[in-house]
Amino acid sequence: MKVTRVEVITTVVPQIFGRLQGQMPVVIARIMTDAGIDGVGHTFTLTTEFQRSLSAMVRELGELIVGEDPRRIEHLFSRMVYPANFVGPGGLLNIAATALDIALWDILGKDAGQPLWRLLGGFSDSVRTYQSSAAMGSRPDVLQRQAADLVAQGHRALKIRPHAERDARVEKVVERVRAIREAIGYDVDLMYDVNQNWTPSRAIRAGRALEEFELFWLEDPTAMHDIEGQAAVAQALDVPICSGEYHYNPVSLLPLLKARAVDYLMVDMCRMGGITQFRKAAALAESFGVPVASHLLPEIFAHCIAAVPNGLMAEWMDWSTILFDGLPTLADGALHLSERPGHGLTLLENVVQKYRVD
Ligand code: SMN
Ligand code: MG
Repeated sequence: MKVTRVEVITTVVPQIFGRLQGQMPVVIARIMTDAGIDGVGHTFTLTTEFQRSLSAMVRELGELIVGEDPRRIEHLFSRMVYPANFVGPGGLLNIAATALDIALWDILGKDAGQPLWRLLGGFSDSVRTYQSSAAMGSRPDVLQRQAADLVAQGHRALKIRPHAERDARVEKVVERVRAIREAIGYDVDLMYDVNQNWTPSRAIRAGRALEEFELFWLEDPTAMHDIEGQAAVAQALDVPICSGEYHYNPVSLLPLLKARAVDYLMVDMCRMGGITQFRKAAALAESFGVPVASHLLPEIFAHCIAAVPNGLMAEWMDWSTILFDGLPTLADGALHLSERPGHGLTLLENVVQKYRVD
């Protein structure tokens, strides 16, 4: 089988974050083969900056794989991301390679007649999920209402990331979490994302004050490169620490794991470079007895987290999801995957046309 052509489509879709509405470029790669099998993959950045650079990079990477066997994914990944070309690995190169990597895995799945969750290990055909984009308030009463609404909609886990937490008094941090627990009880899991905003000492103080509320995890409490600081937080608290989304390479997760700075490892597929790199990150975590959680891209990540023995949770963020039919279905707080080969997603052509910019 040979790649005959790579088509690149650039869209800008709504990025809804609570009441905030932003715009997010999603670049889609469709890889055509001489066997009549097409693979589709996508990637994104979080703001419209670098949208044209990202499209151009996906296009240029696509040119590198024309004429190649799409089933030799490691070979093609090394052609794209570890070339002797001075660019990368990391940064925009990884983000662009993600679209092609996903499309290659889609082809492999379609060729084998198997869904990705089974092709990648088949541990399970479902994965627990948490809603991550709707409880976005910072006032306790607003958070309370938002959290209760999500539970009424059927969610069994949710994440909050109150704004301005860098300066807020610990008392305020506690007040918000207490209010949410009063609204949803303890049968719904609650995650708290700090997005690197606390110092280690503040994280320890706030984390201790939050212990009684049994957070499912406290995410990225401290600066991403302060591994010793984060390890001190992890050692001091009974709350599990989840971290890893800011890293661009499985190997750079090793110091986090070795220092016991994470209880749960979060992987960002776009930053890592796709499914090929996710597998390595997940295996690395498994060797430390650490479960893996996903960052964004639930339509692809559901397969990956379900497939591996240490898969913990998939983040539900309905941004790039609007472009596709065949999404995993949400029931009982879990995403359920189908038997459709590959990732099982098909582009909704009318939605693609609506948001297409290039
Ligand atoms: C996050 C990061 C970037 C975009 C959206 C959300 C956040 C998360 O860190 O973990 O969801
Ligand atoms: Mg996060």
